[in-house]
Order: sequence, then structure tokens, then C-alpha cells
Amino acid sequence: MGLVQSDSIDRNRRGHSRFRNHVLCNNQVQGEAATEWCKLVVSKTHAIEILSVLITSLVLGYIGVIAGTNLIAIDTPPPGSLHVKVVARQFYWTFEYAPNSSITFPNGTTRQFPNGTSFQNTLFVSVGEVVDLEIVSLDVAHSFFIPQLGIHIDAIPGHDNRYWFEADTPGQYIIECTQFCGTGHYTMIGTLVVVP
Ligand SMILES: [Cu+2]
Repeated sequence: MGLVQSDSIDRNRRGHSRFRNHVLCNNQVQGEAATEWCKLVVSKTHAIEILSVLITSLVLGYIGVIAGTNLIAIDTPPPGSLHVKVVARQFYWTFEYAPNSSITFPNGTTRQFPNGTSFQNTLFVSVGEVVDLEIVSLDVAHSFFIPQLGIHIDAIPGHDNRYWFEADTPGQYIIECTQFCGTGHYTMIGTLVVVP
């Protein structure tokens, strides 16, 4: 019984091998020469397959490392940035400046805040200043949107979203909430003041 099974497996293997060679090889080559020649073709085909998988893996790995490095670099604000926590609530924004922040106001005065400070619905920054935003919500989902600067980050309860920017043109820019957050959603409007 065992012999029959073994014979059967051998025949299957030989059949499979012949079929593969038949598919892979040139049908015009016959006999012993065909078998040797087909073995050579199969071994070369395997080598090409292994090589192509290796090269593809290396190229994809290289692209992955470059893309990952760039993504981390893009998300990391340059050193010396102004850290501001953007707190969304129904239905207003609070901008909390980190301790030791220095803020220049539209009247030209500059003040240091050793303990930090905060403003409701107005965010003051200077031209060319790197601003590191930490966007959070204390109640429901909101969305922090400055359409003129293309900044649009969700404010989600229990989750900190980070975004940094650098305004290069002085002026006032509207800040909106673009996530319907309740009956007063339409009043949730602030201003970004970019001081020269
Ligand atoms: Cu809102």
C-alpha cells in the first residue's frame, strides 16, 4: 500500500516537473537534451525571480525610509517655535500660549509672558514666526480652519492634533469651525492676527 502511494507521489512529481518544463521550455527540443536544457531554464528562471524580488524589496525599502524620514521632518517644527494650545469649546476658541512666550501686538508693543497667557478667539503671531499648534477639544468634535492659509485640523476630544505654520504676510485671517458642533456653531469664529 505504502509502495503504491510512493509510486503515485513520484509519478505526480515527475508529471508536475514534466508539465512545468513543458510550459517553460521550447517544445521543439526533445529527449535527454530537452530535460537538461529545461532544468537549466528552470534554474535560471528561479534566479531571475529571486533577483527581481530582492531588487524590488530594496527599492521599496529605500523609498519607505526616504518617505518616512521626510514625513517626520515635515511634522516636526523647527526649533524656537511659538507653542500655542488651541482649545475648542462650544462655542469659542481659546489660544493658550506656553510659558515664556513673547508676543508682539498690532500696536507694535512686544510683551513677555513668563507664566504664559491666553486669548479668546484671537491668535496673535508675527510674520515669519514658526507657530506650533496643539489643537484639542474639551467637549465635542470641532474643526479648526483658516481658509486663507489652507490650515484645516480637526479638534477631537481626548486627542491632541499638531500642526505648525509660518505666516509670511501680515494681516487678519478668519478662523472658522467647520464641524457642526451644536446650535451655536455659526458663532464659533475667531481671528488670526499676523503682526509685521
Ligand atoms: Cu465647532
